[in-house]
Amino acid sequence: MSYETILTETRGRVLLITLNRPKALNAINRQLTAELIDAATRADADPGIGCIVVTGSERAFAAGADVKEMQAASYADMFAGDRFADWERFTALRTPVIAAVAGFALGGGCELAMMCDFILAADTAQFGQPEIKLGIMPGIGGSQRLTRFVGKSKAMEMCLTGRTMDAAEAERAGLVSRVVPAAELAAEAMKAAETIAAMSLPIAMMTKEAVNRAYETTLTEGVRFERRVFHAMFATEDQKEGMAAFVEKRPPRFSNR
Ligand code: CO8
Repeated sequence: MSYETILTETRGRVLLITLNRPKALNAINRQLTAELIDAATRADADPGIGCIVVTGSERAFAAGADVKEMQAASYADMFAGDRFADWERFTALRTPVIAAVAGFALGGGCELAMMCDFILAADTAQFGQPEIKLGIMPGIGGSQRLTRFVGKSKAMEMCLTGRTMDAAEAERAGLVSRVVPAAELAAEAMKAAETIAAMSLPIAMMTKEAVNRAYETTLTEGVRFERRVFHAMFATEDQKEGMAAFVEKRPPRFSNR
């Protein structure tokens, strides 16, 4: 399938998806949503891809949902269309996904970054949920995920006032894993993605599932889930290979089995 609002490039075992609506600061419209989710779900089904990187431009990761597209919608349009439900296919991806964010990550852009597994930020990144200024609120998880990432006080302030957070504050607050100079963002994101893609894919998928479980359940249930998955890893060839390689002082050759 050819895409018009995103660019895709496979580099070894990494799929790089670049949001590409520069004139609209990568505002997320229906087409971009469909194309991004299509590219990501195809990669998820491809054992040759071990990590996905989602990025934007130097100026904007994404400045939000496309306001011009939503502006005239009625309640019935929003309810019947239920287009935000499509994002459940994105959050269900099993392949690790990194958001590499420079510039604006606002509204749906911040929400998209938070739907990825972790966020690497350029020092130019700005995060915010400014929807309230438009007479709406976050609609694809922002009120929930931002609160889990940065705590109630900061999330409430950001959602109620629409103020943005710079990269340094986002790192202090735990929203992003790391901040790097803008010129190094692409290389750092690829380095992290290649590191992940060199691991055993099923083990990485199980690890992602276990970490995500921390957001969905109690500590006791989460630890129990972790233990079951940990035990199951001993049924994989990659556990045998990983430990044999360590003992034999050589790099592992994972077979993804
Ligand atoms: N939607 C549509 N177009 C946009 C958007 C947007 N979210 N953001 C920027 N653009 C367009 C502008 O309209 C402008 O186009 P044009 O040249 O045709 O007028 C172009 O991008 C460049 O923007 P600016 O001229 O405004 O650039 P500035 O550098 O002056 O300002 C800002 C940059 C501060 C980012 C400013 O553009 C802005 O405030 N944008 C809107 C941010 C916002 O409110 N985002 C939240 C949108 S609502 C939302 O995300 C709801 C989420 C729930 C559903 C999510 C589903 C995916």
